[in-house]
Amino acid sequence: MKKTRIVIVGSNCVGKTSLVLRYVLGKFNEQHKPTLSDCYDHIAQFPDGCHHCIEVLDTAGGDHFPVMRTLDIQRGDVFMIVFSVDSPDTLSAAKETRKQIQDIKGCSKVRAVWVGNKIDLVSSRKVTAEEALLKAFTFGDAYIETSAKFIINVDCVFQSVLSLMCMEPVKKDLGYPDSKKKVSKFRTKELINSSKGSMDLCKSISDY
Ligand SMILES: Nc1nc2c(ncn2[C@@H]2O[C@H](COP(=O)(O)OP(=O)(O)OP(=O)(O)O)[C@@H](O)[C@H]2O)c(=O)[nH]1
Ligand SMILES: [Mg+2]
Repeated sequence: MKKTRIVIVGSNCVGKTSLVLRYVLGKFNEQHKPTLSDCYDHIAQFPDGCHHCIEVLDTAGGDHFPVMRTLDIQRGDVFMIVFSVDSPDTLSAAKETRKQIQDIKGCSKVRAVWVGNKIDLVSSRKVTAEEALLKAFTFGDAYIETSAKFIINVDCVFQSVLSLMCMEPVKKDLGYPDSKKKVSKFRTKELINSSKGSMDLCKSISDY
Protein backbone atom coordinates (compact mmCIF):
# COMPACT_ATOMS: atom_id res chain seq x y z
CA MET A 1 0.00 0.00 0.00
CA LYS A 2 1.29 3.46 -0.92
CA LYS A 3 2.27 5.53 2.12
CA THR A 4 0.42 8.78 2.69
CA ARG A 5 2.88 11.66 2.34
CA ILE A 6 2.29 14.82 4.36
CA VAL A 7 4.29 17.76 3.04
CA ILE A 8 5.00 20.65 5.40
CA VAL A 9 5.51 23.98 3.63
CA GLY A 10 5.87 27.61 4.71
CA SER A 11 8.35 30.47 5.08
CA ASN A 12 11.68 30.30 6.91
CA CYS A 13 11.66 30.01 10.67
CA VAL A 14 7.88 29.62 11.14
CA GLY A 15 8.30 26.34 13.04
CA LYS A 16 7.80 23.62 10.40
CA THR A 17 10.62 21.45 11.74
CA SER A 18 9.56 22.11 15.32
CA LEU A 19 6.02 20.85 14.61
CA VAL A 20 7.35 17.74 12.86
CA LEU A 21 9.90 16.96 15.59
CA ARG A 22 7.26 17.41 18.29
CA TYR A 23 4.89 15.07 16.50
CA VAL A 24 7.38 12.38 15.42
CA LEU A 25 10.01 12.47 18.19
CA GLY A 26 8.42 14.50 20.99
CA LYS A 27 11.36 16.95 20.93
CA PHE A 28 11.76 20.71 20.65
CA ASN A 29 14.89 22.76 19.81
CA GLU A 30 15.19 26.40 20.81
CA GLN A 31 17.82 26.90 18.09
CA HIS A 32 16.86 27.49 14.50
CA LYS A 33 18.73 25.21 12.11
CA PRO A 34 17.49 25.80 8.53
CA THR A 35 16.15 22.66 6.84
CA LEU A 36 17.09 21.51 3.36
CA SER A 37 14.71 18.56 3.20
CA ASP A 38 14.01 15.86 5.79
CA CYS A 39 11.69 12.91 5.51
CA TYR A 40 10.35 10.96 8.52
CA ASP A 41 8.50 7.64 8.58
CA HIS A 42 5.87 7.51 11.28
CA ILE A 43 3.13 5.10 12.33
CA ALA A 44 -0.04 7.15 12.67
CA GLN A 45 -3.53 6.28 13.81
CA PHE A 46 -6.06 7.36 11.19
CA PRO A 47 -9.55 8.59 12.15
CA ASP A 48 -10.95 5.11 11.35
CA GLY A 49 -8.78 3.72 14.17
CA CYS A 50 -6.37 1.86 11.86
CA HIS A 51 -2.64 2.43 12.05
CA HIS A 52 -0.68 3.09 8.87
CA CYS A 53 2.87 4.14 8.09
CA ILE A 54 3.01 7.72 6.80
CA GLU A 55 5.81 9.92 5.49
CA VAL A 56 6.22 13.42 6.83
CA LEU A 57 8.30 15.61 4.54
CA ASP A 58 9.78 18.71 6.18
CA THR A 59 10.78 21.17 3.44
CA ALA A 60 13.10 24.18 3.19
CA GLY A 61 11.49 27.52 3.96
CA GLY A 62 11.46 30.30 1.37
CA ASP A 63 12.00 30.08 -2.37
CA HIS A 64 15.64 29.11 -2.58
CA PHE A 65 15.08 25.66 -4.06
CA PRO A 66 12.20 26.01 -6.53
CA VAL A 67 12.81 22.75 -8.40
CA MET A 68 12.95 20.70 -5.22
CA ARG A 69 9.83 22.47 -3.97
CA THR A 70 7.91 21.63 -7.13
CA LEU A 71 8.91 17.96 -6.82
CA ASP A 72 7.95 17.88 -3.14
CA ILE A 73 4.53 19.34 -3.93
CA GLN A 74 3.99 16.96 -6.84
CA ARG A 75 4.63 13.98 -4.58
CA GLY A 76 2.54 15.23 -1.66
CA ASP A 77 -0.85 13.75 -0.81
CA VAL A 78 -1.78 16.30 1.80
CA PHE A 79 -0.26 19.63 2.87
CA MET A 80 0.34 21.58 6.05
CA ILE A 81 0.84 25.25 5.18
CA VAL A 82 2.57 26.81 8.17
CA PHE A 83 3.00 30.50 9.04
CA SER A 84 3.91 32.25 12.27
CA VAL A 85 1.26 34.39 14.00
CA ASP A 86 3.89 37.04 14.81
CA SER A 87 4.64 37.63 11.12
CA PRO A 88 2.01 38.85 8.64
CA ASP A 89 4.51 38.35 5.79
CA THR A 90 4.54 34.63 6.47
CA LEU A 91 0.73 34.55 6.16
CA SER A 92 0.97 36.33 2.77
CA ALA A 93 3.60 33.81 1.71
CA ALA A 94 1.27 31.00 2.82
CA LYS A 95 -1.36 32.28 0.40
CA GLU A 96 1.16 32.29 -2.47
CA THR A 97 2.27 28.79 -1.56
CA ARG A 98 -1.34 27.60 -1.52
CA LYS A 99 -1.82 28.97 -5.04
CA GLN A 100 1.39 27.28 -6.13
CA ILE A 101 0.18 23.94 -4.75
CA GLN A 102 -3.08 24.40 -6.63
CA ASP A 103 -1.18 25.10 -9.86
CA ILE A 104 1.13 22.14 -9.48
CA LYS A 105 -1.40 19.57 -8.25
CA GLY A 106 -4.35 20.63 -10.40
CA CYS A 107 -7.26 22.45 -8.80
CA SER A 108 -9.43 19.46 -7.91
CA LYS A 109 -6.82 17.60 -5.88
CA VAL A 110 -5.63 19.80 -3.02
CA ARG A 111 -6.01 18.66 0.56
CA ALA A 112 -4.48 21.25 2.89
CA VAL A 113 -4.65 22.60 6.42
CA TRP A 114 -3.32 26.08 7.29
CA VAL A 115 -1.37 26.25 10.55
CA GLY A 116 -0.77 29.43 12.57
CA ASN A 117 2.17 28.48 14.78
CA LYS A 118 3.82 30.24 17.79
CA ILE A 119 0.57 31.24 19.50
CA ASP A 120 2.50 31.31 22.77
CA LEU A 121 4.01 34.63 21.57
CA VAL A 122 0.92 36.46 22.79
CA SER A 123 2.41 39.95 23.16
CA SER A 124 4.12 39.96 19.73
CA ARG A 125 1.19 38.41 17.87
CA LYS A 126 0.32 40.35 14.69
CA VAL A 127 -2.05 38.03 12.80
CA THR A 128 -5.52 37.49 14.24
CA ALA A 129 -7.18 34.09 14.14
CA GLU A 130 -10.09 35.57 12.16
CA GLU A 131 -7.78 36.99 9.49
CA ALA A 132 -6.00 33.67 9.00
CA LEU A 133 -9.24 31.69 9.14
CA LEU A 134 -10.78 33.80 6.39
CA LYS A 135 -7.76 33.30 4.14
CA ALA A 136 -7.86 29.54 4.63
CA PHE A 137 -11.63 29.42 4.12
CA THR A 138 -11.42 31.19 0.76
CA PHE A 139 -9.47 28.19 -0.44
CA GLY A 140 -11.85 25.75 1.23
CA ASP A 141 -9.18 24.75 3.78
CA ALA A 142 -9.31 24.33 7.55
CA TYR A 143 -7.23 26.49 9.90
CA ILE A 144 -5.64 25.45 13.20
CA GLU A 145 -3.43 27.34 15.65
CA THR A 146 -0.48 25.68 17.36
CA SER A 147 2.50 26.12 19.57
CA ALA A 148 5.22 23.58 18.92
CA LYS A 149 7.06 25.01 21.92
CA PHE A 150 4.24 24.54 24.43
CA ILE A 151 2.73 21.44 22.72
CA ILE A 152 -0.58 23.09 21.87
CA ASN A 153 -2.65 21.40 19.16
CA VAL A 154 0.34 19.56 17.68
CA ASP A 155 -1.30 16.10 17.58
CA CYS A 156 -4.59 17.74 16.69
CA VAL A 157 -3.17 19.40 13.58
CA PHE A 158 -1.70 16.12 12.31
CA GLN A 159 -5.02 14.36 13.03
CA SER A 160 -6.83 17.01 10.98
CA VAL A 161 -4.43 16.50 8.13
CA LEU A 162 -4.89 12.73 8.27
CA SER A 163 -8.66 13.10 8.40
CA LEU A 164 -8.47 14.92 5.05
CA MET A 165 -7.13 11.69 3.57
CA CYS A 166 -10.48 10.08 4.35
CA MET A 167 -12.45 12.85 2.58
CA GLU A 168 -13.05 13.79 -1.00
CA PRO A 169 -10.94 16.84 -1.87
CA VAL A 170 -12.87 20.06 -2.48
CA LYS A 171 -13.51 20.52 -6.19
CA LYS A 172 -13.07 23.96 -7.63
CA ASP A 173 -13.41 24.18 -11.36
CA LEU A 174 -12.47 27.76 -12.16
CA GLY A 175 -9.06 29.16 -11.21
CA TYR A 176 -8.38 30.38 -7.71
CA PRO A 177 -11.13 30.95 -5.22
CA ASP A 178 -11.86 34.55 -4.34
CA SER A 179 -13.93 36.20 -1.67
CA LYS A 180 -16.95 36.48 -3.98
CA LYS A 181 -17.16 32.76 -4.63
CA LYS A 182 -18.77 30.93 -1.76
CA VAL A 183 -17.60 27.63 -0.38
CA SER A 184 -20.70 25.39 -0.13
CA LYS A 185 -22.77 25.65 3.05
CA PHE A 186 -21.95 22.08 3.98
CA ARG A 187 -18.23 22.59 3.47
CA THR A 188 -18.27 25.86 5.42
CA LYS A 189 -19.90 24.12 8.40
CA GLU A 190 -17.34 21.34 8.20
CA LEU A 191 -14.48 23.86 8.09
CA ILE A 192 -15.86 25.86 11.00
CA ASN A 193 -16.16 22.67 13.06
CA SER A 194 -12.63 21.59 12.27
CA SER A 195 -11.24 25.05 13.09
CA LYS A 196 -13.48 25.70 16.11
CA GLY A 197 -11.22 24.08 18.72
CA SER A 198 -8.39 26.29 17.63
CA MET A 199 -10.53 29.45 17.70
CA ASP A 200 -11.78 28.65 21.22
CA LEU A 201 -8.24 27.99 22.32
CA CYS A 202 -7.04 31.21 20.77
CA LYS A 203 -9.75 33.15 22.60
CA SER A 204 -8.85 31.55 25.90
CA ILE A 205 -5.16 32.35 25.38
CA SER A 206 -5.88 36.03 24.60
CA ASP A 207 -8.30 36.23 27.58
CA TYR A 208 -5.56 34.78 29.73
N1 LIG B 1 7.97 30.74 20.72
C1 LIG B 1 7.94 29.74 19.84
N2 LIG B 1 9.02 29.47 19.10
C2 LIG B 1 8.96 28.47 18.20
C3 LIG B 1 7.79 27.68 18.03
N3 LIG B 1 8.04 26.78 17.06
C4 LIG B 1 9.29 26.99 16.65
N4 LIG B 1 9.88 27.99 17.34
C5 LIG B 1 11.23 28.51 17.21
O1 LIG B 1 11.33 29.14 15.94
C6 LIG B 1 12.61 28.91 15.35
C7 LIG B 1 12.45 28.25 13.98
O2 LIG B 1 11.89 26.97 14.17
P1 LIG B 1 12.05 25.84 13.02
O3 LIG B 1 11.17 24.74 13.41
O4 LIG B 1 13.48 25.54 12.79
O5 LIG B 1 11.48 26.65 11.76
P2 LIG B 1 11.40 26.14 10.24
O6 LIG B 1 10.14 26.70 9.69
O7 LIG B 1 11.59 24.68 10.16
O8 LIG B 1 12.64 26.90 9.61
P3 LIG B 1 13.36 26.56 8.17
O9 LIG B 1 13.72 25.11 8.17
O10 LIG B 1 14.55 27.46 8.11
O11 LIG B 1 12.37 26.91 7.11
C8 LIG B 1 13.39 28.05 16.34
O12 LIG B 1 14.21 28.90 17.10
C9 LIG B 1 12.30 27.42 17.22
O13 LIG B 1 12.75 27.15 18.53
C10 LIG B 1 6.65 27.97 18.85
O14 LIG B 1 5.59 27.35 18.78
N5 LIG B 1 6.79 29.02 19.71
MG1 LIG C 1 12.99 23.58 9.22
